[in-house]
Formats: sequence, structure tokens, C-alpha cells
Amino acid sequence: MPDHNHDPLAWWREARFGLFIHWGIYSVPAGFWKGQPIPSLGEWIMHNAKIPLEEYAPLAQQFNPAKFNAEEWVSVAAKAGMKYLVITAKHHDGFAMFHSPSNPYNIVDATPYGHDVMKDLAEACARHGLRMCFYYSQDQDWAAEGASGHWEEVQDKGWHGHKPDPERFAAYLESKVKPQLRELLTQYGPIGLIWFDTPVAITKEQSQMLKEYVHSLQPDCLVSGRVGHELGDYGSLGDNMIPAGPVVGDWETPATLNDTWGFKSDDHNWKSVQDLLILLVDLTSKGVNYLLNVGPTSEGLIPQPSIDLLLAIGRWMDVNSEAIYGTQPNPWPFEFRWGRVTAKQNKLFLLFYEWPAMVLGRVHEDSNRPGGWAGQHELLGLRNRVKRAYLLADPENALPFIQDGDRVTISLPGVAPDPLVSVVVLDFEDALDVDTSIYQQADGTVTLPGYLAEMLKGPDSGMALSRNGMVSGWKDTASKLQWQFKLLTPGTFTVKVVLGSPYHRRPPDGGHVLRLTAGEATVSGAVTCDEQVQSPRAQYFPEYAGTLGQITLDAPGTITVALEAEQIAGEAGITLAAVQLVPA
Ligand code: FHN
Repeated sequence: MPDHNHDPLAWWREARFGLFIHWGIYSVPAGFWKGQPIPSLGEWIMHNAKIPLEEYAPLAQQFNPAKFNAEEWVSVAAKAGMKYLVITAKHHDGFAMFHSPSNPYNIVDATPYGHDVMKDLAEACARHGLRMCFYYSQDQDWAAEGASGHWEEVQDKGWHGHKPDPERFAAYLESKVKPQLRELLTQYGPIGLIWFDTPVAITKEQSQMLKEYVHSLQPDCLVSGRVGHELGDYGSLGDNMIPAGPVVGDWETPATLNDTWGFKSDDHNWKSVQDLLILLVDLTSKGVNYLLNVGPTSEGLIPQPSIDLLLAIGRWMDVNSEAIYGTQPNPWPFEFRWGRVTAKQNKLFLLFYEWPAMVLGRVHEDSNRPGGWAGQHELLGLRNRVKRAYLLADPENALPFIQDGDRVTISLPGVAPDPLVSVVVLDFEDALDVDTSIYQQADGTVTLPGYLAEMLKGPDSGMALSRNGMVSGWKDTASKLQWQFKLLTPGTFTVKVVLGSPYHRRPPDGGHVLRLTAGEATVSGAVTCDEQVQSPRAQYFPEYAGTLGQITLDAPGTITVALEAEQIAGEAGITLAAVQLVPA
């Protein structure tokens, strides 16, 4: 009898957190070619340094990872709380890191090491309860004739200008890709997913064909969104892309610990544990899986800083993973300044980046508790009756709280249970029910995110909501954005405009002249990029806040806000993350 309730994505949604491994013969040069540092990603060295195949392929003869230990790698991932492992079986350089009887350019037949590391990894994953998964570059293969980016064809043009001949590309899919996929899906037991990448030349029919081919070999094996043409079993967001708001459907973000995927001996730009936890929590609160990368060396070692970071995440997960695994996204459509929210059945998890320090007037006194009750947190808009509040780090002891309508005030200990991210749990009855309209938060601020705006577009406007949750391509003065929110406490507010950047690691164009109308009040002015927003999300695509001026809102109630552009600077137009009204 077929099981109609069987959902091949169930394990992946439960997992939320996985390990990505970029490992190949590019770890031998490790970012340097003929003594020169080669900019950009380590695994792209063949392309970026324009290395002919006859010079690159012999790197295989130097690849002898004698220190490789699958048990150690997988146990680090397991300790970090990761539930799946995706390793580069073949990256764009075309070298197979598994035993490929169909093509001798592989780790067993072309290196002195001569051993199939994937067998060891698959066995270690099975021992530790992780799903074994493969990355496979189906479109680009710099070593295979007919594929995108073949080294001889891109020497002058650069990969981005290269379009392979369709017939030869189809022949490459038949002669290299399909035989190797068959090997990957028959030699290593059950495979969780195939992580295809960079679909450029592939046609819709070919993406569909590859997806069906994978499913014909292992029906439950998932196919990543980058198989092309939105045909994946789940979607893949951009590299290191952290959406500004909720995303609909099943998505994953691949992300780096430093600035490369494949090992580079001179990349020491490691993210902090705090940034990584915030990214994990932020993505989880949006229902997005976090696939976090390590780039092992040619000796077979995961760099020690990577291990240290993963183990630190693991120590946090030991206490707090209940707020991550199998959770539902934040039920509110907006982010909170103090942290993020996830939900599971009759529980809400409040994940604090900023532990409440202010005392608004204590509602509870408890002289027995060390440190007393120093802070309070007010949560607005929860319509369920809270039964119990507690710290995930201390589930035995209830936290005092008062609920007045949809306002819950929780008393919190003076010292945060975790210096980086602390979790408060609210248990409630019945199905989760929250107020999803935009309203002023307990700290007085109002955030109007771009993705919640109504877009009133002028004729031929290019304004659109991009995948990262920002309004982008706003180049015309006939278009405007509109929101409604509930004002609880009137007053004077500073109006801040948070701009996203369309440019990688460069600020957006400043100098747009914008006009904001809120109820009867209006303010207009030039928005310059005054302050860079310090957030882990904005490391690769920076965000800047500029101040438009101040407005006074006299009476509580529902306020309509319109944002118009009087003048737009730069060619890319306005990329808008949010408008914030901050009590002046
Ligand atoms: O070009 C690759 C890159 O080397 C790396 O594998 C990343 C991981 O997501 N994917 C491609 C770029 O998006």
C-alpha cells in the first residue's frame, strides 16, 4: 500500500541545520598560484587564475589527505547539532571526489591517496544519524567538453560570457553527469539530497530530466533548487543571503564561516560565534534551513577555527535546540529588535539577542532569586492564554508573568542565561493565534518593512519585491509604498529609512529625496547613508540607515503611511529594507 502521508521533505524541515563541505584538489593550491594570491573563492582558482587543464589536473597527484578521518568530521557536525552533510562530489573544476568508474578524473584513480572518502563519510553519517548528501555541479564543468565554462572556451571570455553549444551540452549531460549521478546514488546507500548548482546553460527540460533521473534512482532523494528553472524539491536562496522577512515555502541558505567555500590558506576572516548563532536563529525564524560550510585542507583537516566555531554552536544547541529543530517560523510577519521568534505546537520560543536590561517598574519581586528580577519583557499581540513561561536553559523554574489581553509581561532574571542568545519559552493552550497587523512595539518603535508595503506602482515601474525581502528596482517618482499600523503611544518620532544595497560589499547609492506622510504629518529630505547597520545579515550586502527627519503623531489609532520618491539617485534606484519610526 502506498503511504500517502509520506513526505520526503519531512526530515529536511525537521533538520534546519546542515554542514556543507567544499573539498577538492583546489585545496592543494589553497588560494595561491605560482606564488601569487588569487582573489575570490578558493574553489574557483582554476578559473580565476586561468589555469589550463594540463596544469591544473596534475594537482591531483599532490592530493594525499593522509589526515582525513571521516569519523572526526562527522562527529564535529553532529556535536554542532547539524542533521545533514552535503559534500562536493564534483565541483566546477570537474574533478570527482568519489570513485567514478565512468570517468578516471577522480580521487581513487587520479590521486596517490587512492581511497573513496565518500564511503567513509556515508558510513560515519549513518553512525551519527546524519543524512549523507552530495553537491554536484551539473552545469559548469571546466574539464568536460561541452559543459558550461570549459576551460579552453573561457580563457578569453570569462565564464559569465560563455554559452556552450546546446548539442554538446546535452551530450555532456548524457556522458558525464548521468553516469556520475548513477554512481553517487548507487554506491553509498540512501542519499538525502543532490545539491545541484549554478544552472545557466541547462534548459527547463534538462532540469526536469535530471530531477526525474535522481528520483528514479532514489525516490526519496531531494533535489536542490539550483537544478534550475525553479524545479527543485526545495528552494535555494543566494549564497549567504539572509532574507529581510518571511519566505513562503521550503528554502535553504548556503553560508560561509569566512569568505571562501574551498580552503584558502590566507582567509582568516572568520565570523564570530555570536554572528553565527544570530544567523542560525534568524534563518530558522523565517523557516529557512542553514547550510554552513567548511573547507578542509589538502591534508584532510577541517581548519581548527572552523571546528571551534562549530563546537561553540553545538554547546548552544545542547541547551537550546528545541527552539530550532522542527520549528515553525515566526508567526508575526515582522522582525523584533530584541531577537527572533520560532514556534512549535503549543509553544512559542523568544530568542533574545538583547537581553532586556531596562526595569519598567517591577511587576514581580522575588528576593529568593539570585539577582532578583531585573528585567521585563513585554510581548504584544499574542492572543493565546499563556500557561507557563520559563527559560529553555532552566525549564524547571517558571518565570512570573502577567497577561492583560494580548499583552504579556514576563519578568526575567538579571543575568541572561546565555551571553549570546537566550531563549524564553511560552506554553499556551489552543492553536497559535497572533495579531499579524503592524503595530507599535513595547519599546515605542514602529518598523514598516518593505515586504509588508503595498506597492502602488506608476506606469512601467520596475519596482518589485526581491527574493531577499526588500523592495528593489524603484526608479520612478510615480510609484509609492504604503503601510498601515496601529499607534498605541503618540509622540514625536525620528524617521529612519533603511536602505539595502544592490551591490556586493558596497554601500547603496545615497541621496534619494524621499517624502513620508504619516496621517497628517509629512517630512521630506535627502536620505544619505549615515550609519551602516551592524547586523550579521548585512555582511555581504550591506544596509545603511539614513534619517529623513522627525514627525509628531498626536493621537493613537490606525495610521496610514506613504513613502514617495521626489528624486532618485544612482542607476540601480532605491532598494528599501524598511522605514523605522523611533521615539525621539
Ligand atoms: O560557484 C559556486 C561556489 O563555488 C559555491 O559552490 C557556491 C555555494 O553555494 N555555489 C556557487 C555560487 O553560487
